[in-house]
Amino acid sequence: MTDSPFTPGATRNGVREFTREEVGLANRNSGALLETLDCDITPAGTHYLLTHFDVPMLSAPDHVLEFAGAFDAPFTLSMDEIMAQPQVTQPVTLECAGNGRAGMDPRPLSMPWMYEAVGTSEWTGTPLAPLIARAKPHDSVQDFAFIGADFGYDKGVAHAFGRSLTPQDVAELDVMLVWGMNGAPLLPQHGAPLRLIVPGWYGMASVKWLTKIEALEHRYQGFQQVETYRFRACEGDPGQPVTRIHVRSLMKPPGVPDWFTRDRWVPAGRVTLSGRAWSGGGVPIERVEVLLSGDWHDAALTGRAGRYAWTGWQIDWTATPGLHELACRATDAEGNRQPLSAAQNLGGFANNSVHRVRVHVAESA
Ligand SMILES: Nc1nc2c(c(=O)[nH]1)N[C@H]1C(S)=C(S)[C@@H](COP(=O)(O)O)O[C@H]1N2
Ligand SMILES: [Mo]
Repeated sequence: MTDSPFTPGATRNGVREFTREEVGLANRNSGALLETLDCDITPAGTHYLLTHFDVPMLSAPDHVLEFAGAFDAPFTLSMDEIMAQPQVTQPVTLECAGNGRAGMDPRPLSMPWMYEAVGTSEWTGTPLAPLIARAKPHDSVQDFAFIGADFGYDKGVAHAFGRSLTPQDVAELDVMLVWGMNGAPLLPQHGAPLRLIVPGWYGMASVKWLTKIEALEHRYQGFQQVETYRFRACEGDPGQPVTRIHVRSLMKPPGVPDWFTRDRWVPAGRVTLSGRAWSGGGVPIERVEVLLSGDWHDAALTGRAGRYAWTGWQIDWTATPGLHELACRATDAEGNRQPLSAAQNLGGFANNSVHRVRVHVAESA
């Protein structure tokens, strides 16, 4: 039965079939609906999800955040105490570092995102830096570890999901402790009752179900920090850590879909194409180009809701009957431009290759 699509390593048209494990992960971790790309803020309930283990069901009244380790004045805070801190709301575009992994060849076996692991929410919380300062970290602190309540196994290693930031990261990144999303309390799957948001970085840094912040006088060695989320060329390569989001754009699929292939159908004539573009570290988007009949054309940028939020774009296209392959690519203010095909890495991270959309144009009635 080597031609079964469920045989690990089976191929079809030269592309390896998805394994049962990948389909299982895809069923748990939903992606954004690309038709919502018109919205500055991703509608509640359509934000993508990425959860490594099981969603822990935590009780907000019982939840405490513990500051531990190399602090002179460590403390714990209840949710009431955290929510009494100065409150800020800001739109932040979150993207999973694995977005685009399914388009890599060979495809690393993990969550098989195509294009949809991105969204923008209005996050409500309080800045992290003043609370860390209040706990008085020792001068010798090298890392702050952020530990989630979720626990499980990866490659045989048991661990709670945890990530770290250096004191310099905490000072520079506008990190927030967050309890609200789009004006409502965080949902369990998005980290209720409390999560971190690290604006401008890929999503793995934004630890959900946050229970503990530990000041360490050595570098944090947690599994999710040192074993994964690194750009590695091959096994054994220590690689470079995945941090800032890479420049990227997506097109709202025009017209209507074929339900199974997701190819698009539009009538001939003028079609307004639109989408979103974003980059990491708060760097603005400078340019979005759209591939129409073999040439790149500049789209108009329609602006962003905040420093860490994606930018809208649009362009008019006169669609002629036949099959078209459209694409879009963004360039940020630091001159980073999306590649036609991104370089390979072992974990399949940060594949920001241009978004391609197949469109069938019907003769107009
Ligand atoms: N505790 C915990 N935090 C986590 C994760 C997790 O599995 N456990 N996944 C991370 C990853 S990889 C991403 S992309 C984002 C996704 O956040 P969302 O599910 O709210 O979109 O959460 C991050 N924070
Ligand atoms: Mo992620």
